[in-house]
Parts: sequence; structure tokens; C-alpha cells
Amino acid sequence: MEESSENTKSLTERKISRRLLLGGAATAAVVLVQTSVGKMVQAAVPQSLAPGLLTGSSLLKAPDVLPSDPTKIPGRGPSASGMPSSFENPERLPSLTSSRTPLQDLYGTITPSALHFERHHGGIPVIDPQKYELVIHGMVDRPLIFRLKDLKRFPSVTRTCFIECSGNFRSGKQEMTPQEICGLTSQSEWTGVMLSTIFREVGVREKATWFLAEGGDAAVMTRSIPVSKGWDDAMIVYAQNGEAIRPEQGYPARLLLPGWEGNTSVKWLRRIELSDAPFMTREETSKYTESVKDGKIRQFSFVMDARSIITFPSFPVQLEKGWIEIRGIAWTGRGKIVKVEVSINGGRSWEPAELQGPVLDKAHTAFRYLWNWMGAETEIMSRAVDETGYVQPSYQELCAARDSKGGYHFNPITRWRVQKSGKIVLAEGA
Ligand SMILES: Nc1nc2c(c(=O)[nH]1)N[C@H]1C(S)=C(S)[C@@H](COP(=O)(O)O)O[C@H]1N2
Ligand SMILES: [Mo]
Repeated sequence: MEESSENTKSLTERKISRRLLLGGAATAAVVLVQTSVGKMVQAAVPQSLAPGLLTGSSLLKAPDVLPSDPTKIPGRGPSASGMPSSFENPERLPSLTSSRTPLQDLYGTITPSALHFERHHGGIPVIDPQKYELVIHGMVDRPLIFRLKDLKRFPSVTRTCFIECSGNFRSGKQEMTPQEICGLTSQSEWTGVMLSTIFREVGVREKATWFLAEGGDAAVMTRSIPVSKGWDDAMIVYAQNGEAIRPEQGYPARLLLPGWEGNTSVKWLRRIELSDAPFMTREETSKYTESVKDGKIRQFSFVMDARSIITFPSFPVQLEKGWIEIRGIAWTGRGKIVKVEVSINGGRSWEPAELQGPVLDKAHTAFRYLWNWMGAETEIMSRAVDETGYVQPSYQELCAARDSKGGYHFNPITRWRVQKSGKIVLAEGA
């Protein structure tokens, strides 16, 4: 900091010193300053006035100072923890109880941890990882308490899969982004311990058919889960995309039930109780049930049905004529996506899209389709097919099957209307 007085000198008035080039990244911000005669010149400013150039954890989200020639001034130095370019600004647009992944702003299939959707029933608890405990009891031979470090000692597993809230559907207006329509789905690479490993450790009894998972948040959220899912592919995860799981996602550890409705992946997991019957908690009686035909209600509909959405082009993109790479994601809780079909003529004909491999189990799968848009008004849409043969339904088909226009597990085809002007909006009744 001893150089701060020097920093106020105009860089254009002197040569950049060797000292500044070698060690000087911490010294100054360079900005364009208007002189009294209206000429723009470069000037260095004290670091304290240039938050974009601060280093370390105090780095603030501030626009980078744009030099006229980045090769003529030293850039800022390394920092303790990085952040996206200040020219990029994807946001989760939080409400009081949830936030949504900006699907239209992302590439590939991994959701940056900072943009993973959030759904909290009682806010994000602050849990001391040193004091964290997971109790497992009920129909087991050895009731046990696991600390975080105990969980980390077991053989670890890493897998990539999505988490999707079963309430992931919105429609009703033309100007909606993919984020607004279905931004309650995100994908991470998760690391933790298989629940089956822990089941063996506590000796889950053969008669146990259900278990209760309980969260340590203010909602003390609870769900009943069939034990078979625990033996199959359930995990207790403590890491996400290579770092400790984020507080929003359940720090220090959460249950992860690949392919199942997000609500069952209990965050801030603090208790598991083995039983021979479901517990009929609030989340599986008054919530997370959906109506089907003939006035019946479906309960314990765990698996997420196949779905897809075109994320480019979509609202608010302004389309230009010529070759367009239609892009999107498809996913299913039943295994792998085997096919995504795209229609560029309002559903009259369908063509297979190209899938980006490797196609993972219960995972977002990227698809693309080349389209030469000549400027005519049309509708574009995608439909996903999974390895069980399930085909993503249209909105009309789904409404008829459910006898309702929404609700949980609502996964219709999203139709985008492309107007002559190149404006793209959500189509009527989609
Ligand atoms: N303890 C606890 N677990 C929870 C919730 C909660 O509010 N408390 N929300 C559930 C719901 S409804 C969903 S969709 C997912 C969301 O996970 P995410 O916030 O990591 O995206 O967490 C589930 N697990
Ligand atoms: Mo949810």
C-alpha cells in the first residue's frame, strides 16, 4: 500500500514502471477520466476506491474497470476466491422461499453451485460442522450417531445427477424465461457416502420397509422414504461440485435421492428413523400429493417424469434469421434419456436432436438441433423420451390425465412461439 500516493498520478504522464509490472497488481485501478478539456485519459486511482480490483475475500461484485487497451496496463492479481466476470450476471431471482436456476444463461449440464435453485421451508440454518450429528435409530441392530468426520471416513462415491422440485411448473403469460417456467431443477456433481453403506453399519432390520428423514432446519422437515431406495442409490452427500456442499443445499450434509422429487432429498439431515410403515408427515399428506382422474389423489409419487425444454432460443432472445443451434436440456428420474425430438413447425413433424454424451443416469442431458430460420412465424418445441419408453406429454394431454391445469409433477412440453419480428414468447396453452 505504500504506493498509493503514486497511484493518483496519471499513467499517461509517465511510463509504467518496472515495479508496477512485476509486483504491482495490488497497486492500482486504471480508469478513464475526462479532463477539463473533455479529453479521455487513463488515470490510476487508489485501490480503496476501486472495489473491482480488491484482492482476497474482500473482493466485491463491482464492474471491472475497462481499459482502452488491456495489454498496456497490468491486470489485477490473484485472489483468495474467484467470481464470474463482471460482464456476466446470471441470477437466481430469489423470492422469500425459493430461487430458480437461470437455465437460459447456462452452458452444458452442471449448474454452478452459486446458481443451484433453492427451496427452503424454514430458511437456511447455520450449523456448526464440528457439532453436526446424524442420529440413526428405530428398526436397526445398532442405533448410532454419526459426526461429519465419521461420515467422511466411509468409502466415498461421486455422482452427477439433477435435483428437481416436483412443483417445477409455471405458465400463464407470454413473456416467461426457462428460469421462470422450470428453473426449479439443477444439476451438481455430488460426493458423499452411499446410504446402503450406513444401513449396513447400523444393521437395518429386514422388517424395516420405510425410513423417516428429518432436517435440522427451522421447518424440521420430514419425509418417509421406502427403504428400498436406501439400498438402491440414495446417498448422504457433503460435497457439491468439488467443494463442501453449500449452506443453501444442506450444509454440512443432506440426503440425496437421485431422480426423486426434490422434497425427499432432505437437507441439513439430522435424523433417520427406520420403521415398517410410512410416517404420514405434513409434506406427504397436505403437500406433495397431486390429483389424478376421477377425483383421486396420488401420494408418494416419488419419481420425476421425463422432461425437456429448449433454453435457446427462448424468451427474451431476439432471433436473427439464418442458422440457429437450438439448444436445451432433457432429464428423467427413471434412468437415461434415450431421445429428444424437436419440432420447428408447431408439432406437425418431429426430428431427433443430437444428444451430448456421455448421457448419464437421472441427469440433465444437453441436446441440440440445427435450424435455418427463414423468418416465418412458427412454434418450436422439444419432447424427451426416456429408457422406459416414457414420452413427455403435451400440456393438453397432461391436463386431461390429471383433470387439472397444474400441480406437482407437471412436466409438459414447452412450446415457444417465434414471431415474425424474431421475438420469442411462450405459446398459448403451454
Ligand atoms: N430440511 C429441509 N430439506 C429440504 C427442504 C427444506 O425446506 N428443509 N426443501 C425441500 C424441497 S421442497 C426441495 S425441492 C429441495 C430443494 O433443494 P435445493 O434447495 O438444494 O435446491 O430440498 C428439499 N429438502
Ligand atoms: Mo420442492
